[in-house]
Amino acid sequence: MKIAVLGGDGFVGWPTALHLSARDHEIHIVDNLSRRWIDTELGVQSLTPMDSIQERTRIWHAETGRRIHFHLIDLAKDYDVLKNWLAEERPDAVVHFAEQRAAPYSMKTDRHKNYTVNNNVNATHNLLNAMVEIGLDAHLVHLGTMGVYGYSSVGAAIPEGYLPVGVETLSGETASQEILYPANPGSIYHMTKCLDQLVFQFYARNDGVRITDLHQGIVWGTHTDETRRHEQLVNRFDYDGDYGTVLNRFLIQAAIGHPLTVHGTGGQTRAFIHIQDSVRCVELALANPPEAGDRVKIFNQMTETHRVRDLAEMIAEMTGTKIAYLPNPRKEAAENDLVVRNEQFRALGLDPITLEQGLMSEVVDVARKYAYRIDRSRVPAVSAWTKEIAKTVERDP
Ligand code: NAD
Ligand code: USQ
Repeated sequence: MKIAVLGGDGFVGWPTALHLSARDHEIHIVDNLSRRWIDTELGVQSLTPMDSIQERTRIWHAETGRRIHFHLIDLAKDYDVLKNWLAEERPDAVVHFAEQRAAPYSMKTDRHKNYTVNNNVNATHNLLNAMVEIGLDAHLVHLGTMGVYGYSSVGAAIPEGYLPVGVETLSGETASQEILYPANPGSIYHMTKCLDQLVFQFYARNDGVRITDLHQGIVWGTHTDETRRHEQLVNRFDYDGDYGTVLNRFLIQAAIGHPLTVHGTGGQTRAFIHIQDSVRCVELALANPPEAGDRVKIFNQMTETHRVRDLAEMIAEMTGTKIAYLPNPRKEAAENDLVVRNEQFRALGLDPITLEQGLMSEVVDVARKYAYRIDRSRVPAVSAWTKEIAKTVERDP
């Protein structure tokens, strides 16, 4: 297939592009490189030394003889450029990673809130609008988030996207239907993913666009089979207080002897998936598209759930690092339980990589190797969800 990987320079997009290229698909990365600009804005850099996208694709060609094409396009701002590009290339499938994905970044200031909403909602809508306008019947696979559900399974496992509900009719019978699971976003970023869901629902119903939405949990790890092939194919690895996700942050903190930064009591339970499984899930989703006229196909792309403080305790035990229980900069439940259904990917053959010490210590080794690149002052998470919470975090960062 000819596949457009939108956001293919990012943490999940890059290894996905390599994974699909290695399986003989023709890959076109479309990215505006905004993530690299945000690093500059925040004064941080990936733990791993990341080459330019042009250099990365050159190395991939030298290693494998396969070409990955790169196109510098802003999905949110360059509507006509995007439309003309799609009309010219006419990809068979489009994988959409191209959004601002950090919850703390989205909550930093009013400017960051506006940026995240404008960027994410416009990127998704521009893409669908352009596809319909040029009559492109490509399968759209979007990387969404488990966070659209909120994180509480209130006694029943979270289904894959749709909730069966029974409504009493006027004649007193019960009519059953399935509705999108009620959206319950915990940040401006997560809110944009909830808005995306409605945009998808509309375009699938109104225009018959074939759409798969992957509700992904927190991705951990860094290497995949393809990124391991050459030092310059290395994936990005975020550790800072805005973009670093919890498990990867703990692993890096352990590598540099920084106390593990648990927010509050660490009672939040979240869904996780290893980066290798994440790229495999995208491949499985691409191979199993919905039919035109079908509703949006939704998968829960996660393999296990863990409570944050249990993860911290596991890593502390593994490495001898101390745990710091810090004021929580976020507005979230102190404790939550989370049970999630994920049978669809399992049925398609996903054999999950689960958290185990060997694999986690591999990540600690990567962290140790590049520890000299870590700026410890960028480790604390200081982006607060409300002005009131900001006062607590400032007092005790
Ligand atoms: P990332 O920030 O590393 O990559 C996103 C890429 O999209 C970047 O290269 C960025 O430059 C590009 N981009 C952003 N806005 C763009 C625009 N307007 N036009 C063109 N390119 C644009 O993020 P990631 O961690 O690779 O996440 C990819 C997707 O997966 C996101 O949509 C995110 O919501 C989702 N996701 C990520 C995780 C995770 O733990 N990393 C978990 C669940 C879901
Ligand atoms: N946390 C800590 N200490 C830290 C960092 C985080 O205790 O140093 C806690 C947070 O308070 C939160 C949990 O860990 O309760 C998860 O935080 P995170 O930053 O790892 O994850 P999150 O903000 O939810 O976002 C990440 C990705 C996002 C994706 C989401 C999937 O950045 O793109 O959508 O994971 S999910 O969490 O399932 O919604």
